[in-house]
Amino acid sequence: MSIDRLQMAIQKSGRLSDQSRGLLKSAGIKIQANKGQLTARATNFPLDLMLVRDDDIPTFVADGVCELGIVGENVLGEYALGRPEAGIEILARLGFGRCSLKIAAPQEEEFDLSNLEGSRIATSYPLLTKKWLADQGISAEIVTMRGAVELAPRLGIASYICDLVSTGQTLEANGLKPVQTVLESEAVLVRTGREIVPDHAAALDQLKTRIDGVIQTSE
Ligand code: PRT
Ligand code: ZN
Repeated sequence: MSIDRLQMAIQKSGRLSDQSRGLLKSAGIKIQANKGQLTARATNFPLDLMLVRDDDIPTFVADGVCELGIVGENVLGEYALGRPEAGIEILARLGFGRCSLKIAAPQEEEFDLSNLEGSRIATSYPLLTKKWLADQGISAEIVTMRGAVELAPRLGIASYICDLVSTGQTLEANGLKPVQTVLESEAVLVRTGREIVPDHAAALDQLKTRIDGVIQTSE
């Protein structure tokens, strides 16, 4: 890692990693493979990668440790609601990592929005869920869980869940069905709201132009 190079945070391993790397590759950037390391280096562009958990990407970008990041709108949105002054800016929507944050109910339930009133809802996205409920004029109790949210109704921890859905198979396997959409999400390229030094700003503009080109040709 070097301070003369632009810093970008991407997910180390998970659903966004391969496509984040693939996007950079399509933009003509060669990344030196560095198995097991927390950083990687572009060999033909002044760019370093920080390979981190997706949940940490907004923090790195907000604090300016990384000028750029690739993260899901679900993670970004939850972070931004907790730290509205963070000033992270979306530069581009990347068209991968698509999923929706949805309220799900037991399959056998005849669901109506009013059922949520006064209920308990388990989620890993408490702030996004709270905001959506407030927008709907519903008051409900949020139970925050780090994972295995879809087990909550069976365990009697909550009547409903608010969780990410892509194919819907996980919900179905747990006797649940999607009933409301809280957020549609995809991976986005983000930049810090902090000031960027001129050298990095030039590299950032160049990288952004290349990424825009990749997005346009894949549309
Ligand atoms: O280790 P790290 O913290 O970096 O990774 P993670 O385990 O927190 O995240 P990861 O790799 O699972 O997901 C990274 C990002 O991918 C998410 O923040 C979303 O932006 C996006 N994404 C896209 C998804 C899904 N699709 C998805 N289906 N993230 C999670 N899921 C999970 C969902 O939580 C549920 O458990 O998959 C299950 C549902 O999938 P279906 O197909 O059964 O509906
Ligand atoms: Zn995560």
